[in-house]
Amino acid sequence: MRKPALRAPRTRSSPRAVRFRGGLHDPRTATVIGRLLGVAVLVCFVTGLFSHVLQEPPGWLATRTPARPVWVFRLTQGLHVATGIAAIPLLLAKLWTVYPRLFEWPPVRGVRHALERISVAVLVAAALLEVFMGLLNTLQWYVWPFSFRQVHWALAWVLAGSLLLHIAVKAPLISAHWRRRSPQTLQLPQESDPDRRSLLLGLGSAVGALTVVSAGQSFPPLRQLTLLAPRHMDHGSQGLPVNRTAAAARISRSQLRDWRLSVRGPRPYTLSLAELRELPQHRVELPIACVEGWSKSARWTGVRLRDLLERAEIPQGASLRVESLQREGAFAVTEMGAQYAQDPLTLLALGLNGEVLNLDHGYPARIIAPGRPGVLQTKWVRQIEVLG
Ligand SMILES: Nc1nc2c(c(=O)[nH]1)N[C@H]1C(S)=C(S)[C@@H](COP(=O)(O)O)O[C@H]1N2
Ligand SMILES: [Mo]
Repeated sequence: MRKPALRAPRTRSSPRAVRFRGGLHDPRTATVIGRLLGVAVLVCFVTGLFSHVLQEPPGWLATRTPARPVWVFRLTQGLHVATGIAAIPLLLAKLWTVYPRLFEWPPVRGVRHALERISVAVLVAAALLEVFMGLLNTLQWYVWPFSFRQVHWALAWVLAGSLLLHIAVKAPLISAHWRRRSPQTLQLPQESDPDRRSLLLGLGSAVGALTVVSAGQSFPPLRQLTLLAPRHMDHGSQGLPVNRTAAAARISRSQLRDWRLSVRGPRPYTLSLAELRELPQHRVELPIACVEGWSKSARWTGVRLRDLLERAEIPQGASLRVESLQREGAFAVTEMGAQYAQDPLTLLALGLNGEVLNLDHGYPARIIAPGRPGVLQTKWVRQIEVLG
């Protein structure tokens, strides 16, 4: 029988070389798992890019991000977290398939080979860090001293670049093993086929199980099975989970005593809560979709933001800055493009699911707009002003 190509690393005659006789450390298995991992990484990357652009749009995109469909971010972020979680077992299986190459002898066969090995090391490190950082973030465990989003974003590009390089280098091997080979051209022992099927079945089950116990945080039909999620759709006051409570945001009752909404534009004004309640009220059904993966639709009542802007004679094309009573933290101030500010569904909400908004959901008033990440749905709004 021919020695299977790349089934095990080249061992030459070095006494330090290690032989891997176990099956499935072969390029066909690596290709099949790599394809699945590639799909997960691609979906995760594109949806992550979208989330980043919504939260920090470059100037030319700031007024072009979509407000429809209203659930667009709910879908993309749900997919981002689901594919990120699915990537974990896929990545571990891929690494297991190729790990004998770590013991390749000699470790370096020339400059090209050295560069390739370095690029693989960067790829593996970036991929592991990226998915585990993301996982910890979905579990709301911020163990690092730096900004999660900036580092997650930068690492995504390192990962994308080194992955493209890896695919380019491995292109001949990938294309040779893309399809299952006929027995004549098969270089691998046929007996590994059933093993490969078992491995893929196990891997598929792991991905499926992880998805089923986590996707219910944003996908209502699976809500009863939610185990691996920090928030449960059905837990939370007024029928909606709370991400940061008023106490955690250090909102005190005394700050609310003389609360008035301040709208600053060409004709600035302030309104008390009673005065806001006298303005025309609207009802909308819109989701909160948290970047951490959970989302839920709710019924909101309140004043149309565009009515408040018109009253201050703020031009229709203007972008806004929305400020919270919250003094510190990244969510105290947000910016909003005109496509959301002028949308008839965007409210300064005073009520939630038929009740007066409670303190944890942003009493006396909060922003709710279609298609935006939860982090931008500012609670405890104090002031709205024209940006610029
Ligand atoms: N001022 C302020 N607004 C905020 C936050 C915050 O911490 N402070 N959290 C945001 C996040 S991350 C989310 S997901 C939503 C959650 O809204 P909820 O707690 O009413 O469900 O509020 C957003 N608005
Ligand atoms: Mo969030």
